[in-house]
Amino acid sequence: MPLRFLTAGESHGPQLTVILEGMPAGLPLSEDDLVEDMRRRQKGYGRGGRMQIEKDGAHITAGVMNGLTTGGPIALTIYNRDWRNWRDKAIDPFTVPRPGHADLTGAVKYGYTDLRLSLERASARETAARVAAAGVCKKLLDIFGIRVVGYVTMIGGVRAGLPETIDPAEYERRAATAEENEVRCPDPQIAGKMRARIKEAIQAKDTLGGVFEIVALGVPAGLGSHVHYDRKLDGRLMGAVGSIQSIKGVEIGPAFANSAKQGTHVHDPIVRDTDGALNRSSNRAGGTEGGITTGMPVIVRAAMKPISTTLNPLPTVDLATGDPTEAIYERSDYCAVPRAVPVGEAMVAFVLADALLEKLGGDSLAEMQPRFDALRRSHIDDLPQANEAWQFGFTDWENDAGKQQS
Ligand code: EPS
Repeated sequence: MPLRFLTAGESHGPQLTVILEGMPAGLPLSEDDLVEDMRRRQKGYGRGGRMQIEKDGAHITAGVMNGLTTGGPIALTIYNRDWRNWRDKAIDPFTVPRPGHADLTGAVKYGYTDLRLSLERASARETAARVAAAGVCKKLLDIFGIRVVGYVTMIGGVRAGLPETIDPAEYERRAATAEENEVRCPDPQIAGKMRARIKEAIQAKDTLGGVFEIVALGVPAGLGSHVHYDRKLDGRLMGAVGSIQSIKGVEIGPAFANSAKQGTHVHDPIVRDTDGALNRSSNRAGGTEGGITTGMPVIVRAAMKPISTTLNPLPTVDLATGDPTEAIYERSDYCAVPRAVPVGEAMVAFVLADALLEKLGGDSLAEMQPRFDALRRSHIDDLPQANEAWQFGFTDWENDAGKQQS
């Protein structure tokens, strides 16, 4: 059974609830382990007023006893402080769908007679629950030396020129530098320009999108599979990251840039190190080949559209009157790209934890550890070849059984 999680909760309801199922027993876990990423998700230039109200943390209410996971479902609760402001409020009718949001599509799908029902569940508030669940996944990955980091590479057309690298320490450095500025960009000079660009957009009553990069380091070769579409790791990563609110595009490594190049300029040569390890001299594949990890950093990039709520209203139609009108402003972020980084990390960490559990099996950490240590490496000694002629061995449908049936 795969690792899975469910989230529940409205943006302005009393709480978000997460159940993470499939974690092995014996993982040390406390609420303190989850708080840092939840705080990181709250920070970033261009955020809206809500983050001044919330002080996110996750309360563990099941699946962890005496500081260790039990193997049972882990239940987490994140309280919405803003709920207090909504609890006794008379809610105004919401009949004017905002372009870009789920207001209209949600009403078409579910037949809502008030559009707030779309907003409440579609809101990126839900990402707090994802980050909480992934905090547990990151803790598991950490035991096996796998780290998931991220940073922003573009906001509103302002790009950080980050050179290609295969050096894990460089990715760690980028992520650490990015945490030091409000836009989570590894280049401090570009970070200043991104900040200015966001300020400009706010003054123009507009919003901005951008691109962030998530990098997983220390991922062993051999996670995922080439044998079936729903087991391919790249597909799973793209689906998971693409499910984040406002994400409209995902690539593994520099996929869109690669698509304009010749094959010999794209694929990563395989090189044998002196000790027999089979390595790559570049990582343009972004860490996967055939839907399986290569052992190189796994690189996932995501394109985030500008936040759909704009102070300058876009044309829309009032569903109550049927008349053309303008969208009504609801408090929102102006640029959520810096805040999306821990959310992207969360989805990548979840997929990798799932793939690791799938590979190692086992119900407890104690069972997983020796299996991890015995994993087949991308190493000449671990890949003995038969090196002799052989036959496919299928029956011949034309001359044998198939002919008799026809
Ligand atoms: C968010 C909470 C939301 C939004 C934001 C993300 O709270 P509120 O609607 O009360 O302001 O600020 O969501 C969006 C920008 C969006 O488009 O969904 C949060 O907790 O991250």
